[in-house]
Order: sequence, then C-alpha cells, then structure tokens
Amino acid sequence: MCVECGGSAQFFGFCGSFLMFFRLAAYLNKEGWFGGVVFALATFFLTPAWGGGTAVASDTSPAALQPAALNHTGTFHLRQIDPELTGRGVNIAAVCRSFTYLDGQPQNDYRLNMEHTCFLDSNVGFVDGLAFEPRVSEHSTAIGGILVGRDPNGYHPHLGHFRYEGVVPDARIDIYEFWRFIVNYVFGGKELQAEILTMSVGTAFDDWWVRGIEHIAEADGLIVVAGIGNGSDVFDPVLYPAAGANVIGVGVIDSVKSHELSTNLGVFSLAHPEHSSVGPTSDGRCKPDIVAPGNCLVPDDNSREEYGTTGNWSSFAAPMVAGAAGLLVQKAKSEPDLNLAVSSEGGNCVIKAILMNSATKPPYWHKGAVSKADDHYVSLDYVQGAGMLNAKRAYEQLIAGRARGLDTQAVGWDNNTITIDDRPENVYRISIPTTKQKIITATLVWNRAYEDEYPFKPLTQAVDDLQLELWAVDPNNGDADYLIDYSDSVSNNVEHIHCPADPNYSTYEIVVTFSDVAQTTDAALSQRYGLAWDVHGIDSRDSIWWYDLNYDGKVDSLDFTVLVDNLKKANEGAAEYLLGDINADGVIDINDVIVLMNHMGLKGQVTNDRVVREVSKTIH
Ligand SMILES: [Ca+2]
Ligand SMILES: [Ca+2]
Ligand SMILES: [Ca+2]
Ligand SMILES: [Ca+2]
Repeated sequence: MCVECGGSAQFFGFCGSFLMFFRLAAYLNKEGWFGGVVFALATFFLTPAWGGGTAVASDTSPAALQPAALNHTGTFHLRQIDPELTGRGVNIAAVCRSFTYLDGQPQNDYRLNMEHTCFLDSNVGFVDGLAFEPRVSEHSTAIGGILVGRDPNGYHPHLGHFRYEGVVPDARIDIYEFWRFIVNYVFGGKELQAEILTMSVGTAFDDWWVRGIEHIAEADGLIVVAGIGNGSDVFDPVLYPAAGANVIGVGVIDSVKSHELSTNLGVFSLAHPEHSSVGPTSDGRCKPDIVAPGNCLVPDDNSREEYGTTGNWSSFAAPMVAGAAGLLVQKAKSEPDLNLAVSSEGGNCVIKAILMNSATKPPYWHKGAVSKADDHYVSLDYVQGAGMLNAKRAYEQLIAGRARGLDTQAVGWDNNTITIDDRPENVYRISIPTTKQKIITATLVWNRAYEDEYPFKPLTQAVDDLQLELWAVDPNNGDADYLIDYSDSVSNNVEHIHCPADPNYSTYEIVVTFSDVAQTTDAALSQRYGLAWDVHGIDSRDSIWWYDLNYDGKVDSLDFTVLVDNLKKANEGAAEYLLGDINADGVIDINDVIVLMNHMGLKGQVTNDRVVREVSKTIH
C-alpha cells in the first residue's frame, strides 16, 4: 500500500507517477537539461490518459491451435506451406534431469506422462539408468508436449476447445535420464542415435561433461540445443551447456502481461534481461545465440486430458528451437541437394547458421554494448542473440540451397572448409535487383575442438579464428569496391553481419577468411565452417515493443518509469544490459525519452492493426 495516499491501486498509480515526475524534473535540472523537456513532461502528466490505464483488450476467440507460441515462431505457418513437415524420420535425444533430489540423490522422476492423450500416438523411448523406479516429471512432460504432443480434441476451461500439435509430432524422441546420459554417452563414448540433442539442464560452470557434449557436437555434427537460463540480475551467469561454443544457446522471450490466458499464450514481446540470462560468457563469447517463446500450453503431468501453462522459462524455449531444427533436418535428409546441411562434418554449423541468420531482429537488437563502437568485434546481442526464431524463414534459407560457386544466389548457405595455404579466403558474390531498403545478413559458424576423452580438454584454438566481411562491389571498376561491414570477434566461433545495402551498389561479396591473428601463425590451418546469408526488406519499426518497456500491452507512465530508470543507470555508467535506445543512435538519452512521450497512450491488444498503424504514422 502507498503511504502517501493509503489508497487503491489506481490512486497508487497516480501518486507514484506524481512523485516520479518531481524526482525526474529534479534529475533533469541537475543534469542541466533544457526546461522545455520539463514543460513537456508536465503536459504529459496533466493528460488523463495515464491514470488507471486500459487493460489489454480481451481476446475471447477460441485458441484453435496450441501451443500458440508456434504461431509466433512461424512454425505453424511453415506447416501450412508444407504439411509433410512433421519431423517424420528425425531422431531427437532429449536429456531430462530427475525433477526431485533427496540428500543430493536424483530420484529418477524424469519421464513424460505417457498416459496423457496427447502422447497416445507419439514415438517416445526412455533410457533409464538409476536404481530407483522411474517416475513422471512435470518439466519433462511439458518439454515432450512441445516437441511431440498431438491432440485433435484438446480442452481448457479458459480457452475452450483446441487442436494441440507440437513442433515435430512425428519425430522419434528418446528421453535420457541426465546422469545415465552423462555416464554412458559422454564419459563412456556410446554412440548416440540422434541428429539433435536438446537439454533443458544447466550449470554455471564449463564442466568436463559440458566439454564432452561439445566434443560430440564437433565430432559427429550433432545439433545440440539448450536453454540459457533465467537469470534475474547481472550476477546470474549464462548456463552451460547452452553457453558452450558448439551449442545453440536459447534465451526466452516474455509473454505480454495479460489476465487473458489466450493473450498471454499468444502474444510475445522481447527477451528481457530480468528473465533471460545475459551474456557474454566469462571468456567473452556472446550468448544466447537465439531467442524463442517459452510460455506454452502443455500436457499436465498428473492427468490424462488436462493442460496447464509453462510460464516464461528458457527450458521451454529450447525445445521450440530444437523442434524447428528437426523440421530443417527432415527436409535436408529428404533432398540429396540439401544433404550437406546435415552432414556429420559440419552439419551442426550449417543448421546453427541458418537458424541464427533467419531469426527476426526484435526492437532494440544491437551488438554488444549500446554504443556502436564494439559492433565489429562483438557478434551478437547479449540478450536477444541473433534474434527470434523464425522457422519459416529458416526453411526458405535451407531450400534456397548450397552456394553455387563464386557467383551465387542472394539467399543460401554453405558447408565448406578454408585452408590458409591453398585458399585463404572463400568469396560468395551475390546480386540484388533492388538495393533500396534492403538488409544483408550473413552468419558464419564453426566448431571448437576438444580432446575425445575425459576430461575433454579444449584443443588449442587461438589461431583458428575466422572473420566475415561484406564488400560492396562494382564489377566494372575494382577501385570502387569497399568494405561495407565486417565481423571479427576475437573469442567467438560465430560471426554475424546485419547491414543495410548501399543503394548505389547491386553486387556484394561475402568473404570468409582467417582473422589477422590466425594469419600470423605458421601452422597449416584448415577450418570447416557453416555459412548462411540472406537479403530481405529493412526491419520494420512498427512494433509496440519499442515503447512498451514493461510489456503490458500499453504505453504509459510505467514505461516512462522504466526508461528513466534505465537512462539514469546508463548515465551512471552501469555495465548491465539496458533497454531504452529507442531511436537506435547508440546512446540512451533525453531524445529517447521524447520519442517515448510521443507514443504515450498507445494501448490495446498489441497485435491490433490500429496500434501498428498509429505507431508507424508517428515514426515515419
Ligand atoms: Ca554495440
Ligand atoms: Ca573472429
Ligand atoms: Ca507498458
Ligand atoms: Ca538513443
């Protein structure tokens, strides 16, 4: 309760904002900002729009298809394009920890609730291993539902009837109890019958078993996906194995805050640093690699027919990405021309590069620090990674095919090697018919190598470092060529470019080469890599998430409070990841506050066209 007014929630909102106004005004004056801003703020606080606010418009329509988050990731859309994409023929290993530990002993409750209707026709195997009788886990049941659940007649009291369909309902999944997996398959080197490994298990340390999993990824081309963790402040590290160099680390994007369950399950904002762990790793690598929604409707672990919700956890974002990888694997296995995307030599790098390169850039996406000074040396956003999973665009990049020689298609991928003596750079020349308002994105991924037995020490990799360049090229005048962007992180095994095309140039060269550090060595270097590239329309600014900083579906004084707090922290030199550079000029300052104020009062269902129109009208 508010001590100033002792009153209702609405009145609390009033007095809280009122006090905040004076606090802010004092701060702005202290910092020497001009009086006009204070005047503008006063005007803002006198308008009635900010009082109690308006709830997010309710969505009363039945949720026809669940988990609704698969709409947001383009997965259901992809299945509409190709209904055969159900994961058939794909093998996924899901490593699940026992949910309960007693006196430090795992209790072997790691299984899915196979009694649930949604698993009736699913192809699930269990690999036990502990002395205790295996039992069901809520966490594993939820992950299983997201991957292979299928129920044409689902029902939830707040959603009505729905059809449930996981990401890869026809895939084979083998569920491994964590310790058995570590002992037999990592330590013992037993061969794993799977193309994809997904794990929603994490530790803060780069332990021997994490490096063992990285070794399998590198040696077998195994696609490994894991949740990055749900750290709540800057002191919470990103978790391994998601933070491992050869793993696809997945962060979670938040649901909109709403009392309507269908809205809560269907509308998503960004990954926020208070919920999704923030990179870099202690050795300076960007993590996560990609983000996805985690809040899904999932089968209950204790019933045959009921469903519950997971909440915004990276544990459930990971199977969204693992499943999407499964759809790509299914396609790549079925087409001889695409087989190299799933090769045991570097296939995991190709799929990782395609998933990252095709990800949708959310509002505020930027490399490393807010400032642009580090953009050539830091590959990804420390919270959003390469962006949000876009299964449909990933599929389009896959089927665009492998590079066709020096002059190649505008969208595609490659699985190749580069050798410092014979061929120290690989060049991909692309042509773009219309260069206006186009963005060129390219992603380069390679594996780190580890010894093949316990304790799986890293093999020295300091000199294998690659870099990625983008050149604007004039085929008739070599003197006019110039380096338009490059990515050369020192510590990452991912390089990423996301660069507007130059309207004066229609030909570009994407160049994979060794970094300067690598070129100074005498060693005979050869490095296999996966590369994906794409050209598409410039990122839209039509998103309420530029302004709705507390993601409750409306833009009001609460967002203002978040922005001003972040501005103060940025001004004080805080190192934490802060949202607030609304005009994307590399600094959070008063100009961002002004942009936010111009958008006050935006409200309603966040996917509402009217909101989007209003936002775009004001911005352009
Ligand atoms: Ca930056
Ligand atoms: Ca590099
Ligand atoms: Ca808001
Ligand atoms: Ca700014």
